[in-house]
Amino acid sequence: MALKFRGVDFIQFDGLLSDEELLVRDTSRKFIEDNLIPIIEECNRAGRFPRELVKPMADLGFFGASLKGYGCAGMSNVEYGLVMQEMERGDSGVRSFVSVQSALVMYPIHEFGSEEQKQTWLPALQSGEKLGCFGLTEPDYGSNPGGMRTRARKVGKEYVISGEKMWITSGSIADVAIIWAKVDDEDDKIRGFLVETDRPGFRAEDIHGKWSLRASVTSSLSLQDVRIPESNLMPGTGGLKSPLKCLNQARYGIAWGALGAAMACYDCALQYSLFRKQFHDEPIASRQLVQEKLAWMISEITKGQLLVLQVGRLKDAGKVDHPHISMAKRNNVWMALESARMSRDILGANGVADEYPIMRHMMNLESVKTYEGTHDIHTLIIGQAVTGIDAF
Ligand code: TGC
Ligand code: FAD
Repeated sequence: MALKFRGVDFIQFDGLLSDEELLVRDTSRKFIEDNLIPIIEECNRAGRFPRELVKPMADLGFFGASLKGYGCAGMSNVEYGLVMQEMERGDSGVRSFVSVQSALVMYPIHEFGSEEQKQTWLPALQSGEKLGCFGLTEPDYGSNPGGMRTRARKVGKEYVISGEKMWITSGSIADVAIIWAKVDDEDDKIRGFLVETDRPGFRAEDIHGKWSLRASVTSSLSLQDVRIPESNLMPGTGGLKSPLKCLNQARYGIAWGALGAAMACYDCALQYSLFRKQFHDEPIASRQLVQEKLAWMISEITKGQLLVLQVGRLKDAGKVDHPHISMAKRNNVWMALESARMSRDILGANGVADEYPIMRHMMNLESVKTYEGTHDIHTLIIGQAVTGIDAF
């Protein structure tokens, strides 16, 4: 039985949002309800990215939504977060696509790019005419990207880049890849390059057999002596700090997004528990053990909402620090995964079928817990912030 999402608001959270924020949230929710929900289970089964949604999402200003100028919507960080919440209420893979396009491709160009790079790429990425990917992770360097082996060397007026990147969202559908590499003549400083994916020596191959984020494209990238003009170096990049600043943007969006996945699971489980009857012809919602699960979920979702809203307000005021974002990502993804697991229990056998969205969310959230810094890496980032001691 198809259950329609009803929204989740236990403590009048909406009262903390402005009219503009509520409008953005409701517009995004309607878009997802009308366009993604009807097709997502088919996409998930087929392992298909719903590319037909790119243009309509662009038209609603979802790409680079919190950036200013170059055709971007200029939303506040809280508004952007609410878009991410609704996206991931639909599917983490589709939210991933939007996160990468916005936070990991458009943001670095906006933050570190030359004016020419901004003019060339930002309007095209905003309109969805061009797609991008972000290559930081390598086969041997995931949590520790500072060890990367990808190298760039200057030859005349060109850079020549060689290396391998792994687990790259949107890799094979991207027109441009943001590639992070150590530069030979600059003491191995990590810098960011714009690499058009049709350049000779660039190859993207999809990773198949994923049980998670099946509606998102994930690829490995191989760069073998790829030559790019020196003007493709993003001049504002310098050191590991540059890609980490991009990750802050994406992790912030994920913290909101995970909330959306948790809401989808909780609301589905709540509705199901009220009509599913076992023993004495009574709904399973009337049993204390089921209520305990529902009470846990609504409490944790509510705490997650307040956490990410405060982080968003700090970000809008220019006062956020990256450990704040780590706490929001770590807590909300963990909470969402636990909620998905509890919701699946409440649905019994129906919990494993894709007639309901729960198992898909659960499988997706396994990736979300790993990417953009694993749960444990964020534990260590918070630990470092409170103790001053690096335990990596
Ligand atoms: P460390 O020495 O600690 O840091 C180097 C410099 O960077 C500064 N810094 C940050 N700056 C801004 N934002 C942050 N989040 C920062 N974290 C650290 C730091 O202060 C230092 O500055 P300075 O001035 O002293 O040079 O670097 P480390 O090598 O010890 O590594 C730190 C660590 C482990 C936290 C970091 O490398 C890390 O976050 N690892 C996790 C890797 C990761 O998250 N990868 C994500 C890849 S992209 C992805 O997964 C996309 S998924 C698709 C989707 O988003 O949907
Ligand atoms: P590892 O770093 O090998 O970690 C394995 C385990 O060891 C983890 O549990 C980790 O927490 C633990 N560990 C590692 N170091 C420590 C330590 N010091 N102390 C304690 N425990 C530790 N990357 C990109 O660059 N771009 C993308 O678009 C992108 N998209 C992705 C999409 C998907 C679907 C997935 C699954 C990943 C994606 N990634 C992407 C890669 C992602 O960021 C990495 O998987 C992640 O950073 C973890 O790296 P790893 O998988 O190599 O795990």
